[in-house]
Amino acid sequence: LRWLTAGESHGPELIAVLEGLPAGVPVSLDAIRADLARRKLGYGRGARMKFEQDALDISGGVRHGSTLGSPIALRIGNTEWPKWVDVMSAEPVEPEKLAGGRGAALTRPRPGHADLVGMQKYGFDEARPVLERASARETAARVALGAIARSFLAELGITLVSHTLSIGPVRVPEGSPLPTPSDVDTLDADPLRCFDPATSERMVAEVDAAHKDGDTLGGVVEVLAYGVPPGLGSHVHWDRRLDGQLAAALMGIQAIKGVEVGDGFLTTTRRGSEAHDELLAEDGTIVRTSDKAGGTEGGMSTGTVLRVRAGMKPIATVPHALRTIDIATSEAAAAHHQRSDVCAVPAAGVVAEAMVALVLANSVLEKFGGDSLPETARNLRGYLDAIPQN
Ligand code: FMN
Repeated sequence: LRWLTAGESHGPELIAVLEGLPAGVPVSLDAIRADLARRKLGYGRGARMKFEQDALDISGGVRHGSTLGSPIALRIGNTEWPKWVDVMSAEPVEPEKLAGGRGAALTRPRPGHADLVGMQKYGFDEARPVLERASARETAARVALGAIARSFLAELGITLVSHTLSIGPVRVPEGSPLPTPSDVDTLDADPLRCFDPATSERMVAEVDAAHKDGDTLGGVVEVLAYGVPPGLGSHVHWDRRLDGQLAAALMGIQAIKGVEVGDGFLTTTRRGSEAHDELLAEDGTIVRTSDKAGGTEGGMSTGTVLRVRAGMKPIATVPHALRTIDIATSEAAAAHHQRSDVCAVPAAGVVAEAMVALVLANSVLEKFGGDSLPETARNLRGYLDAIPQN
């Protein structure tokens, strides 16, 4: 499975291509739209989420609600484009059209964002050409691709859910119940997509406090995948390890600075006797007594619930602007500030879900192949039936 996205934050549209999915996978534009809407959820999002609409089209690879096996091409139009036609024009425009307002050069790079190093690396004298692509608007394209991957996985009995574990210092208590895919609506209805109502209330208060102080917040999200068969990924080579692929996919999301598999760093504080999931025989099958490992051992899925976490740093566009240097004058300045989120952790959970879905879909196809969905399903069934200890 291969995928690519293109498009700038304020450009006319985002484009995404997904290649390698078998034929016969159900694709519903409404389901993709619903996921795109979920990406905008969350207490603490900026005004942009309210007026920016995702106009979705599929222009290849799908016919009558089902994949054809050919590359899937989709576009997410930016309904705000008319305001940005000159600023983001692909053709040269007269400098007068860019003077002031939206077209003004952004020469005060934001610490913690891609602005300064992007300007240095690509040879720009302002940050607009960098931030347009560094912006998390691009994650809408990944969420759309992830929705298609999720539909493929669901046909094979693999379902995903994500939730918010912490916002700033406010964290769901250790050992709290884990959500299942049937809890998605409940989670989406929660202001912070948190499964623990009492913690959610404290998270709302934390976001309010940061907002009042002109500040921003990060946090941790967790993605759970149910129904994953044992044996996705491999121990035989570093780049075939499923945990490594998941970590790279999650780290590839803007602002994600840490990844944990299962209990992650907590495991490092335990003794070996307390750290691992023991094996028991129950009615002729082998079961694990716990799932501290998060559903992978040796870089392979174990068949238990897959559980990965991603830690997001606080948004770098801090309303109470950080100190920077104006590149045009070399003078000390306050960082430029555009409309921005106080906290985008709940949205990052939806993006993380999409990335995990894409990685799992890729691993499923590597292991089971298939040019049509029934062929993949047949191969999966045959494999599961042949595992003596399953
Ligand atoms: N950064 C901002 O400065 N303002 C935002 O409103 C913003 N919203 C985000 C929404 C989501 C869902 C995600 C995943 C990230 C968001 N970010 C936002 C983070 C930046 O895109 C990111 O910090 C920046 O591209 C620099 O990359 P790095 O943090 O990985 O170093």
